[in-house]
Amino acid sequence: MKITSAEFIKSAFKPADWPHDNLKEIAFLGRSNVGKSSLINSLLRVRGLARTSSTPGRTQSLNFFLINQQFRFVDLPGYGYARAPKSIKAEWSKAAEDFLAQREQLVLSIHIVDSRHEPSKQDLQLHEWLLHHQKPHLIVATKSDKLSNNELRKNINRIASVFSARDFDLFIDGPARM
Ligand SMILES: Nc1nc2c(ncn2[C@@H]2O[C@H](COP(=O)(O)OP(=O)(O)OP(=O)(O)O)[C@@H](O)[C@H]2O)c(=O)[nH]1
Ligand SMILES: [Mg+2]
Repeated sequence: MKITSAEFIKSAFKPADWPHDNLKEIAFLGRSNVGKSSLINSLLRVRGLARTSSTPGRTQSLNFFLINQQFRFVDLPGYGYARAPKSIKAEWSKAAEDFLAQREQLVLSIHIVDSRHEPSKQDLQLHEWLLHHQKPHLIVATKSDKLSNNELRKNINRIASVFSARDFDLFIDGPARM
């Protein structure tokens, strides 16, 4: 698909602040620092559109991006950032959970995992939640550039088996170009 325009629309902490029109949305979910915002920039080919950082917990609100004036990407806060204060941790997951559970415009969830690591307990919980609620989703494994071909193949097999993913559900993301 040709991207003709991509723009940041807004940040939202609570449902009342989500965009009110009926455009379809694709959400990016996963552990803090896994590369959600980088993947958005890479797919849209706009450097710095979604803010990235080497410090986990950069994306704290839901961030909406309008693409081709037709649909949106939604960058969700990451989970599993151990050093966040408890109150913020609870709020992060609440913002993301509300969105996943309530958003009617959500047509696809892209679940991002780090190709270097075994999926965490929270990764599995999210996956099971998506399956249970019959939410269409894909798995993308990032940071593949940090592994040798051998390690990558091994780890991708492990991720596929942990998630019982079929071939067409699992994608591998290369170096962060943006
Ligand atoms: N080598 C490599 N680094 C990556 C890749 N994707 C992301 N990164 C780096 O990983 C760090 C985190 O990336 P982000 O895109 O900010 O991660 P995030 O999931 O949005 O993080 P939060 O917003 O904190 O939840 C940054 O330093 C990125 O440059 C990748 O494919 N390869
Ligand atoms: Mg982010």
